[in-house]
Amino acid sequence: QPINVAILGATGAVGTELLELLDSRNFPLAGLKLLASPRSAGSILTFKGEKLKVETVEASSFKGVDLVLASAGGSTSKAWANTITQAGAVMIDNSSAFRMNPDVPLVVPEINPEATAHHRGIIANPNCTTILMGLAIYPLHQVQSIKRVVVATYQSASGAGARAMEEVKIQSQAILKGENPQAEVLPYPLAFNLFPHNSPLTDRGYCEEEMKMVNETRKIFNAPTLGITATCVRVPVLRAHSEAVNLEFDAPFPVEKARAILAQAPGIKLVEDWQKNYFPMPIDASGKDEVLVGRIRQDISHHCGLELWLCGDQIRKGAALNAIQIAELLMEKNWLKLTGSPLTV
Ligand code: A2P
Ligand code: 11C
Repeated sequence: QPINVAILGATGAVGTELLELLDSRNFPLAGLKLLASPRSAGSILTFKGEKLKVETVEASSFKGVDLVLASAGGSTSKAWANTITQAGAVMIDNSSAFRMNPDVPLVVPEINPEATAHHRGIIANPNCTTILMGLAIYPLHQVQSIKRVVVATYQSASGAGARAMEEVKIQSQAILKGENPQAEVLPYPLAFNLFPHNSPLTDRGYCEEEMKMVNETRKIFNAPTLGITATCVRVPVLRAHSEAVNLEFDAPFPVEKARAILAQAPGIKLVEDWQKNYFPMPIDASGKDEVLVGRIRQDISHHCGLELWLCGDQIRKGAALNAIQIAELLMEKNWLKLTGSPLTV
């Protein structure tokens, strides 16, 4: 049964990818509404060859809508969530606003699809770095428990939105012309540079992005005591994130066994050519659905440790594709309609 869908944040980096995926995956649509801020009112986006007008989001926008794919930032999600659920629609939210709410399922369909069933009108899409890492390490964790994860990320400009991607291109051109690059969207020039992730710092010196990897992974894996420590870094790459992941298991994990498991794992593509020293790269991961994983090796400092390297398209599996897969799951399992009262946040 086709449904009425609205994209909140349709003009953004994730919003435009959502639009592309609804088309390429032939999502069963009865209607499609494109919503954004007043800045974009009247602008035109193309869907299946048809020109659609972007509307300013307002209370009446959600009347008759079954599903809202929200990707307009946390404050916009918070501002509209109750209006959306009271209108009878289900919201798949890409922001961090509700992820840690115990009444909001936090879902990666390849890992915890069953959590989706218990939604009360809001389902959260995890942070991109969390999704990409989770996809690569959960299949191993299922075979042998992971005790501790040490991860360093190399995050592209796309994680800070379409305007940040544009800024890196402009900065690169400025530097090549011998000019000084200006930074407005990101705090510092990113072209030919890198810096620790720009999210606010929390206590004990970790930034919010790092704490999202810790708390969200524990929630998705249903592993509240799993040890995780992360260092997140912004790098001058346009749209795929990379991660160096060190895993400590509760017993030795043979490399060949890990490789065989990941070669079969959903959403993963093993990319390793040891002769050519060729492993996952952001340019190869960009535009792909799968997370590329490689350089799997025994940790020489710990007999129960493994090292691996991954790259995944931040906008695609890190955001838009995961949200669409949750929507497809809701449709397939007939979980879209609420039986109880909607959550008020
Ligand atoms: P707009 O283009 O009108 O600013 P990105 O993550 O690429 O920066 O995109 C953010 C998306 O969220 C854009 O579509 C943007 O619309 C939308 N957005 C930002 N603020 C609001 C708001 N207050 N109300 C509705 N949409 C918003
Ligand atoms: C980044 N992961 O790359 C962030 C962007 O909680 O959804 C998305 C932040 C979030 O900067």
